[in-house]
Amino acid sequence: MDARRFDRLTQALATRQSSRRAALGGMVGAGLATILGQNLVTAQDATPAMGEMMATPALTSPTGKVTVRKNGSAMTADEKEAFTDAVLQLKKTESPWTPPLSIYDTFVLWHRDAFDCALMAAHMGPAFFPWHRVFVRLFELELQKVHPDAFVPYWDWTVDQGKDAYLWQDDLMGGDGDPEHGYTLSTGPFRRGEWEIKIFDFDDRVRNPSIIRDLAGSHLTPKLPTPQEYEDALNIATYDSPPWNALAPVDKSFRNFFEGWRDCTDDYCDPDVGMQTTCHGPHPLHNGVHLWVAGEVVLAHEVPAAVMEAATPVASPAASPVATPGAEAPTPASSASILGTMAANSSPSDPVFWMHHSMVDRTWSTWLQRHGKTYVPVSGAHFGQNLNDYMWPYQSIGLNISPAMVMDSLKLGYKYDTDE
Ligand SMILES: [Cu+2]
Repeated sequence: MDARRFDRLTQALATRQSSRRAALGGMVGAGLATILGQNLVTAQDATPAMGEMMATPALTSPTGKVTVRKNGSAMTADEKEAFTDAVLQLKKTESPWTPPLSIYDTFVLWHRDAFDCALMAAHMGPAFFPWHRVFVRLFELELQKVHPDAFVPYWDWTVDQGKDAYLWQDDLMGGDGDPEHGYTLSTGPFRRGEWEIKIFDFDDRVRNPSIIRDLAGSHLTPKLPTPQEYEDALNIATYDSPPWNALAPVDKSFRNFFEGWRDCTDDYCDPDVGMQTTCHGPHPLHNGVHLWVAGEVVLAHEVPAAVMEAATPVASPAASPVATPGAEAPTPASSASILGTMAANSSPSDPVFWMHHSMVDRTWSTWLQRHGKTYVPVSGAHFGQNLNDYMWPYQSIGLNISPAMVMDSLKLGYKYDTDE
């Protein structure tokens, strides 16, 4: 398959989301899920055939070396520079998979589209850990093409909890958003003007091209996870349980407990956002860290219409899901309308995503060392989430990889500085 054909496929996915919105915009909830359920394509239908794709990546280093992922707090100045510089380079380098997007934005695109109801590839299910493991490792290998010694450091958010912690300094992630400028990031390598977000959620009507953060501003998750909460997660011996989604009982699902879904009563397809779930509990651990960085006071899809109206829209929701070059950066009307980057489906647009997900992946490594290399289910979960299912989008770029194949990080050529 040539790049142009893959590009058209990506466009088709965007169009499909938009037209679904147009056709089904008035319908909500379970009724909609039922209707869409009858027309779902499988992930295999939605991805191109294998073996004809250019630029098939591998998950191990071409030199065979083992990358050691360090705690970000232990990085040297040179290591920080290699990491941030490689990230900036990937934002400027055209993607072999989805040109003319950059390599960086291909990852953002994949993460956003993984929420597509038909794919349901990466979240609210057992593949949460393996899908993100492959995602972070592929990204790390791209970083290493720029700087061979670069690695994705982890942010131990059970320890480094302050708004002035090392990672928020100018030599790594930059700091808090600037309330005078719509909470956009104005410090560090990824600051406003230096870093332009290109991929937005389909329902994002604000489409600010800069990273938005309001550290600790979230009413949903005002505090980062404690060491005790973290330990409680690691002590759950069962990897996952039926119904293999956000409704899995958290005392029998390390995955659901850690992913951060609580007291969920429903999951359904929202044509604007993708797979959604209705939860009445708190938003801890993995989900909580996303919200803590974003400063999300309400979940994006629950923002009252009046608040959204007060924010200046740059485009109608059904318009192109990429930024309009040169568009004025709109300012959210008030803190109540903050749609922090890390809370979006396109959250990898804030590079702190990688440090957070390196920590998430380290957590899985620790769990596997403690409880043995087990994964469930073999069948019964959404396609792409079972032990031997190939995962989207990796299959679409010629990388046939299942959860079973990624349970040992050393086989993928990396480990953590804390591994046994
Ligand atoms: Cu994710």
